[in-house]
Amino acid sequence: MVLEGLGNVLRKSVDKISSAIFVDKTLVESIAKDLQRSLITADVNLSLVKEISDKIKKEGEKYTKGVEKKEHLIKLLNDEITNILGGDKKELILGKKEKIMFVGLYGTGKTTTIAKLAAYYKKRGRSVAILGLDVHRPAASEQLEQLGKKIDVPVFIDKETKNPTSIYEKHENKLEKYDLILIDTAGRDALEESLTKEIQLLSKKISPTHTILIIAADIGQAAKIQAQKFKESAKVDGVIITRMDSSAKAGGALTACHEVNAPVYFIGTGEHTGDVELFNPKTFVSRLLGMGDLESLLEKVRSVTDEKAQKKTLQNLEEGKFTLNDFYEQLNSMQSMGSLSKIKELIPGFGKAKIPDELLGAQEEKLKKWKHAIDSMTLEEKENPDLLEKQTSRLSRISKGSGTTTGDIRQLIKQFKMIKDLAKGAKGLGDILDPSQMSQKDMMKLAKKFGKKKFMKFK
Ligand SMILES: Nc1nc2c(ncn2[C@@H]2O[C@H](COP(=O)(O)OP(=O)(O)OP(=O)(O)O)[C@@H](O)[C@H]2O)c(=O)[nH]1
Ligand SMILES: [Mg+2]
Repeated sequence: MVLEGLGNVLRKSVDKISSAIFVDKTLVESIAKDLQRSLITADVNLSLVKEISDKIKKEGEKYTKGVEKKEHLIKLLNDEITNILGGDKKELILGKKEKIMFVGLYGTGKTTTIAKLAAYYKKRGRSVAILGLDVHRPAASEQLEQLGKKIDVPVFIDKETKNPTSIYEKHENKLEKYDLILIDTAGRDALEESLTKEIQLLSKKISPTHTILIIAADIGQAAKIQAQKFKESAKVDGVIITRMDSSAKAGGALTACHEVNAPVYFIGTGEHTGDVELFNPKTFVSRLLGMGDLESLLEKVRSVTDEKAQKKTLQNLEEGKFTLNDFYEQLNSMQSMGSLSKIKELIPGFGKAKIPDELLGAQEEKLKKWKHAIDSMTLEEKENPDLLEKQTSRLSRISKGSGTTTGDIRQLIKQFKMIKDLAKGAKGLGDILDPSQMSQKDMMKLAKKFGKKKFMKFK
């Protein structure tokens, strides 16, 4: 997958947010930090990285009326990344008659991309022709001829002529009958004067409807200077970034083009003629996040949490007044997400986590039992569970009333106490409720008390 590293981190962040019970400072900071690291690895400009992580830190915990905090944070993450990649989609809109000239440095993928686009538009019902004006590289004409044969698109070249303008003149009349003409030009090592002049001359002669710059993702942030220069000297109106499949620096190239206002219309994702995709920042990011559908996930997150009840629980925890009622709320919010195995499918990343279904089933059973047990308790018992340990008759009453064993209830109390204990020592609630934020020691402690060590991987 394109930008795999960034995608992995984003999917993990969504998992973290979805499975945390509260959105607090610790959680927001850890999300911002993970994102920061992965953007730097994807070669995104450092000041841009700082800007986006500052914004997430600043606005991640904001409470907007009517919008659940988790939803807000996931959306913020989504929107910020979409923005640096170009925001709203800028489509290459084609009219009835189009002549598109492709320019760029040596070996960036001009010729290959032209063949890809010819196939792309042919499939969509256009009558397409390719014109080869690269007179510098000896094998350029053969390359185009072969590609044209492969995709069954006519190719116009002239192996004898060394002047691109006269090649155009030679074929001009024959090209009239096509409604989309893709024009290949020669590259250079750098944007030197001879290249600028050649492009300007051809531009004057042909008057292309679009001039598109081809950049290879490998150059990362350097795409900024290149796109800017080509825009100024060759009237480039958009960019196609190739080798998105093989470069870790793709994030740099994409964001850099957006910085200089050079819309990325397509991306090349491989060497074959089918390896081209329309570039739309929004769909690109939702794929990175691993969500077929961001809305449906948000919808689920939205339906889960009762913000008021959570706030109360948080407050109680902080004041050391955490009762079984609060614990019940916590169980509720885990359960109201539906069956745990269903959530596993819905939340990307969960699906891949190694949680055996039996274990999830066992976990669900346990949650249910605990809730039944709490339902059978008196208010006094809920506020002071120590009573249950002192008077075992209470235990048997609850066990009978709730269809659980006294062992189940003891386990519930143990778990409850441990959370309460941890709360005293922890900095913030995120530390307690997101095991990925826990110290190794706490984690072991919790896992041990919980009985099923593997469960910890799930949260
Ligand atoms: N992996 C990968 N390789 C690509 C992609 N696009 C192009 N290539 C490869 O990059 C190399 C150069 O591609 P060309 O299309 O010949 O590049 P060019 O810009 O026409 O090169 P010159 O004509 O020499 O300036 C070829 O080996 C292509 O197969 C892509 O999206 N992904
Ligand atoms: Mg070429």
